[in-house]
Amino acid sequence: MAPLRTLLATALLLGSAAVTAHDYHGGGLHIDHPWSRPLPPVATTGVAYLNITNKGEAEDVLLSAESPIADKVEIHTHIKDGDMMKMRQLDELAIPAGGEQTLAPGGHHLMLMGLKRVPAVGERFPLTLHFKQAGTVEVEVAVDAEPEQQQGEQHHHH
Ligand SMILES: [Cu+2]
Repeated sequence: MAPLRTLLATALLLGSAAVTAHDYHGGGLHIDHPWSRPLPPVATTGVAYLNITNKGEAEDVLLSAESPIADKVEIHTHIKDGDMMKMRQLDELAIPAGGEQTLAPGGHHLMLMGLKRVPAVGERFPLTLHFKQAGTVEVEVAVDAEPEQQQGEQHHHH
């Protein structure tokens, strides 16, 4: 049934893109496609990925984030410790002027600690980002059924 599943996922993705462009602006920032992997029903932590482009003249800094579905949201990165990849919390995440930060699997990410409920596949949950310059930016995180496919080259079409 793999081909059918792929078709279905593609249809879902195309469908959601057609209804609302899933990107956000705040100050000089452009935030593209916040997304999350599907979580097991018993999950107590979640994760959110997104891409932040800074089109402004000055550096901006992601200071914190929050979501109504989690007790708190932390900024995390992965570091290599010997042969192990470990997560470390970051106090903040700078986005250089004219640059970008990609939060993606294996790198920086937003960690939802103390999940109050597990979002369903296909759902979007609210996430509030606090930036030093751009201030507060509200986004919605899409829980994608096929994140690997989603991250492919067809990613930026709205
Ligand atoms: Cu983490």
